[in-house]
Amino acid sequence: MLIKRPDDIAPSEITPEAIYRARRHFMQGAALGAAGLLLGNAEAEAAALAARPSPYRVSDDLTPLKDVTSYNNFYEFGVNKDDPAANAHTLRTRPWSVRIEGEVLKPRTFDIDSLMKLAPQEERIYRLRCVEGWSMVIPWIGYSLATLLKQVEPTGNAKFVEFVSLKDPQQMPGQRDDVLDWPYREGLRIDEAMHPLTLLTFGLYGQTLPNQNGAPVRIVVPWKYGFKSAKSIVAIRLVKEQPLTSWMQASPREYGFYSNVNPTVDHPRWSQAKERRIGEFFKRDTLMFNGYGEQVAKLYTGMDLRKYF
Ligand SMILES: Nc1nc2c(c(=O)[nH]1)N[C@H]1C(S)=C(S)[C@@H](COP(=O)(O)O)O[C@H]1N2
Ligand SMILES: [Mo]
Repeated sequence: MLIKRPDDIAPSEITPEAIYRARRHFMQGAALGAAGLLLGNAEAEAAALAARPSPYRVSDDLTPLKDVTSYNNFYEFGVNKDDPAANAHTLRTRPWSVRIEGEVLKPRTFDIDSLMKLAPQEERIYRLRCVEGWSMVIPWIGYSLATLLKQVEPTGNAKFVEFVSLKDPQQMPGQRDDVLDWPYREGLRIDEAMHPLTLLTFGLYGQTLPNQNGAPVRIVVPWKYGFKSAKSIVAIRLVKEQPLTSWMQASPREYGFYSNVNPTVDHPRWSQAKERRIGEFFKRDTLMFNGYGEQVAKLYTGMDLRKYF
């Protein structure tokens, strides 16, 4: 099955976002297996990821693909928002492997292509709220991290999960500056990591991840500030103690381990009550747990969220 492109649209006008929208429209009534065969755009086909829609889809308007791929935080490629799009082409995403190690009965190193095939991929539309006060709405593709963690059989000592991004200053020019302690390290408590919303992410907008968004594999934790969602990860470690993350190491007063989106707990240097959705003019109110309270609030029952910020 092929969708024909109307003759009056120049190929140059067909943006990846338009391809994505056409595919989604098509997918609503079509067999998933045909997903790769669309529009005759070779590049799009090569990068296309077949994914079934998941129930985890907010109905907010999507942030345009252009913004998702040109306004980024990825300090390995520079500290300005436009640096990752300009510089991340030096990242080599094949070969790539991810080690799952530490407090597990079955430690394993996955080649990225087998990791991608470990479970059916889903499309989920999540809000992403950066600690700096802006937000986006992105259709991500991946499967729950829990699916992977269950395969390696965590031991009873596995209380936390640490994510380690690539360290290679040859590929990541921003690592020649010590703005953070490299490699970028992040972490979650084991129950947060096992929560079905925590997504092992391989794509967005129907395609494999652009380098600037954390190719070839990243985490997305939608109820936490964006920096918890580590990009371009090479290791996942199950550990006994709360890991020291790069941001806590840099500024523990400003960046706590939990970093749940919370409009009532301000960053020491600015309010977190409102946010600017990229592409919108007026600010909107920030939602507790970024709007995911129904799913995740129970993880924090009895915790003082001012202390554990
Ligand atoms: N390795 C790594 N992961 C990272 C970052 C980073 O600098 N390095 N920035 C974080 C921050 S602050 C945010 S807001 C999100 C941005 O993800 P996006 O560019 O895909 O929107 O990535 C997070 N993951
Ligand atoms: Mo961020």
